[in-house]
Amino acid sequence: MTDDCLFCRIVAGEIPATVVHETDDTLAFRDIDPKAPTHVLVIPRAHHADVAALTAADPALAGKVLAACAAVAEQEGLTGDGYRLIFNTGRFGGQEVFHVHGHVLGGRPLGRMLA
Ligand code: IU
Repeated sequence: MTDDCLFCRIVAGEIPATVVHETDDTLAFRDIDPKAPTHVLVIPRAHHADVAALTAADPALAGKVLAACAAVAEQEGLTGDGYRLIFNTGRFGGQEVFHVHGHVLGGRPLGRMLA
């Protein structure tokens, strides 16, 4: 738990969130500013700044976060048409909250990102 981390405070129950999936190690909740009909953030309960830090410190937990992303996609009914999984990393990657989170996006065609 990091006191000044927004997502640690959501894990601690200090800030409300619409939780859609949880395990002993992960939490998934709806993004407050959704960019698609389904937009869920999946985080480890433990604080790690970004996906690189998480993978270096605890690769098993990184796997659990990926498994939770897949479970959320299934639960949200996204597996038929597909979905996008994004881990923004660092300033140039557009990361704004420095507690690693996977964005699970779906429910409409998302287009090509790397044109
Ligand atoms: P990013 O990958 O760090 O840019 O994503 C942060 C996301 O966190 C972004 O999509 C915000 O809309 C979202 N978010 C949230 O769901 N709840 C909050 O209280 C805040 C940001 I601040």
